[in-house]
Amino acid sequence: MSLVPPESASADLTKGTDEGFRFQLPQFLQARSGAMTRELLLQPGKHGLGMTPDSLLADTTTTATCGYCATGCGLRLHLRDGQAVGLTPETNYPVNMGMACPKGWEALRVLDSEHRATHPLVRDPSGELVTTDWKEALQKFCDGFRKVQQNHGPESVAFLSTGQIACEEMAFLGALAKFGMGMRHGDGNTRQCMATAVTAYKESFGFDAPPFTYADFEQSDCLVFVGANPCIGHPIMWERVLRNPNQPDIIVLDPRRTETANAATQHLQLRPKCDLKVLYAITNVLIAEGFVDHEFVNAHTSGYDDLVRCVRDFSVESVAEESGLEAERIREAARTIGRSSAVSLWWTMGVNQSYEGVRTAQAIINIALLTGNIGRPGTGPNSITGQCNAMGSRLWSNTTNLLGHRKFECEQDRMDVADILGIDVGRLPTEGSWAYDRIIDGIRNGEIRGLWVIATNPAHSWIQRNELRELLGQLDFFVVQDMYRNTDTVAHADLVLPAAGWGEKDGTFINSERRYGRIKKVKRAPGLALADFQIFRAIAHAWGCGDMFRGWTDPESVFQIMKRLSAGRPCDITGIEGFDQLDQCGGIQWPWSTEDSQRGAPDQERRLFADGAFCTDDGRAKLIVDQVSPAPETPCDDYPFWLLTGRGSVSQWHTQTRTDKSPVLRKLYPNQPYIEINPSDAARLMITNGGLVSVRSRRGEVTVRSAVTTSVAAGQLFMPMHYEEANVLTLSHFDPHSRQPSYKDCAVDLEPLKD
Ligand SMILES: Nc1nc2c(c(=O)[nH]1)N[C@H]1C(S)=C(S)[C@@H](COP(=O)(O)OP(=O)(O)OC[C@H]3O[C@@H](n4cnc5c(=O)[nH]c(N)nc54)[C@H](O)[C@@H]3O)O[C@H]1N2
Ligand SMILES: Nc1nc2c(c(=O)[nH]1)N[C@H]1C(S)=C(S)[C@@H](COP(=O)(O)OP(=O)(O)OC[C@H]3O[C@@H](n4cnc5c(=O)[nH]c(N)nc54)[C@H](O)[C@@H]3O)O[C@H]1N2
Ligand code: SF4
Ligand SMILES: [Mo]
Repeated sequence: MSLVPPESASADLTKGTDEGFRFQLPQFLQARSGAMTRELLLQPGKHGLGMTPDSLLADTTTTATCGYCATGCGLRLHLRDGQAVGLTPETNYPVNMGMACPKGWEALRVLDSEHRATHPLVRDPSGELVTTDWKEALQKFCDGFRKVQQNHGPESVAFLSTGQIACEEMAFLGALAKFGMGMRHGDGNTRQCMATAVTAYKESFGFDAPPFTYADFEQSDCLVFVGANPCIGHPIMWERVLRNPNQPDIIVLDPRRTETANAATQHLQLRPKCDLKVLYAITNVLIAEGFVDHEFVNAHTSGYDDLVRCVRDFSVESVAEESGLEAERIREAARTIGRSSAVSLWWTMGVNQSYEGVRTAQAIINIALLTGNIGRPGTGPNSITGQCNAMGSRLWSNTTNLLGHRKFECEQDRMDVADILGIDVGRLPTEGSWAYDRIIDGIRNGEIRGLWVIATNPAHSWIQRNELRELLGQLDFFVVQDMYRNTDTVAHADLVLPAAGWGEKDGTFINSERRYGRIKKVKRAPGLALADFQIFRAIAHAWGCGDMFRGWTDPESVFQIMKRLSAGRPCDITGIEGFDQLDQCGGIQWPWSTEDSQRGAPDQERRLFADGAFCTDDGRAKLIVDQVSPAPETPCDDYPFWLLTGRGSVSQWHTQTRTDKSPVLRKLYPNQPYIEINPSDAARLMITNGGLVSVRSRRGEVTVRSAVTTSVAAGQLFMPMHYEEANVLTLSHFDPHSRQPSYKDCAVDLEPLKD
């Protein structure tokens, strides 16, 4: 098989799409893929990326981790007089080895924008957002939330945070909001993203512990990607796959023929939401055909008999029919997994964003455990993280888990944290936060009256967002803290706090393979914008709880507090000396305890569970199985299509507040919203490529362009989440265990419109 991307990746894309929807589909498909990334890597500068002439004026350089995706590439920043004037991918970083995708290359450019929030803004009586200073902004912040708490109780104010600020900022926010300001409820956009993987790992391994390291991409002889499209979402991880010397089998489970599926040796193009059945059928074959590693299963797992009983009901033939696959393809995939000596199974949002995502993730975990594919090079049931610091949010956000992945409900845990922080244990809530959707319910029924949103844009990204926008309007007091003042969420705010962004502040991020890496201040934030860290400090002082955070003077001092909070836990980082050591070692993966550090310098690649000892009470990993449930909203006569949503191109990031500020990135994706439709459906409905269509669900209706392509199957449609239209259509429904929204399934109709 060939792992080399199509030759024609060199199509001239600089013609761009700024002036309208003028792309030719084949060119566009390459532009949005990893193939394009490769092209850019080989010839930096060709499309306007890379070293700017200013870089030649640099007098010194430093390194930092990229601030977009959880790959966590190292970037080298070229500085003049202490200010960054250009960047290049870092060659000496174990993650990316000199590669970066277009977002990374353009990371500095998006900081200079007329849309930056440069001053605090407050809504005046006429409804306009007007500029103010920090003194008045902090006064408004405290008066606004205090008034709500006095009238409706301390728990009537909540926060929604993010996987895109530094660990030290997350810890500060969580501690300030809950221990300082008396809030109980605060959740993050990681609920939209990683909650399913967190719950699945916690239940199966006893701790939220992704076991892998990126070297595994290069060491497997079989890689399985379930609901993941790394060519788009994690292009540098995909580059690592391309470096695999073993001519690996690549099995992709995705209803769409994605860029990743195109490069696979086996594409199981299953119907949407059939993964659990298909994975159980694969498990069934593994058991029936003798591929189980009984020695490993007996020594290190529990629940095998229940699993055998459960999957017996999922015969390959019946599942083939229900999932739209050929029985032989399911068998072939199972046998490939069974016969390979190092299998790694990777999953992302096609699994996590599902109403039965946790059990699906656990079906993947089960396959790895049954076949003994864990703790060795090239193996693992591996959830790939989305945002640059989603892993940080899992450990340090103090939302549903107490700091360091402890439990609010556990008295000993509360006492430990109070002791380390030197605060009264009575200040710690005795229960975790409501999940995101419950906070939204709380706004609907008047339990939540004040909301503070930090580094997330829910008015675009939350499921069924029209309703959310209405609810934001019902709040008594609403504060948004963001880098830009033109986001969909800022439009609803009573108060806007201007934040510095990546490149304008210090701290640490944790990438997908558990690697702590540094971000650095290499540029002055515009106007009065402050690092989130400084905003939290100023709020603590204004609120009157500054004393509690006396030692939290800068990110590095908070990192030292985090070390103490991690001691003795599976995420122990007491052996990391400090920020300088992170720089010297190319980042350090957790765990790295004092005891580990006595053995020498940290290895660059470490994986978990090599000894088969898991974090559960009995040390065994749990094989967890469940009933399969039907999708809540399936296509019908009125809404005959499945709508899938997800990432559209390498050059677009989420709600586009950042990526649409780069003229280079804007040339690499269609600027108008579009929906992908199969040629047979397009022909039947007389829809032309690029023509206007109206798309309708039970929640709302939008007008977008059509993109006719065989990458979606007949009866299915795909709309990138980067356009605000997508979540007008989606349906509020959730995984019952993780409360993660099921963004990738709902029923819609579409019809052509006249241009
Ligand atoms: N360029 C870019 N990169 C990004 C991001 C970005 O916005 N832009 N965001 C980052 C973040 S936060 C995240 S979480 C990751 C997401 O990274 P991915 O999860 O790889 O991206 P998605 O496109 O959301 O979803 C992956 C695939 O799931 C498939 N899918 C939909 N329904 C099903 C199903 O029922 N079964 C299966 N098996 N597959 C299904 C979709 O067709 C899609 O191809 O990307 C990260 N990287
Ligand atoms: N239909 C559909 N919807 C989805 C998804 C999907 O696949 N389909 N995917 C979901 C997933 S996986 C995710 S992760 C979410 C992402 O959804 P969001 O978190 O809403 O998306 P972003 O655009 O990343 O929003 C981040 C915000 O933080 C701001 N920001 C950036 N850096 C900083 C900083 O340092 N400080 C501060 N204060 N602000 C900053 C940005 O300007 C931006 O407004 O979307 C979810 N929504
Ligand atoms: S792959 Fe992710 S971390 Fe690497 S440069 Fe691109 S956005 Fe940044
Ligand atoms: Mo995400």
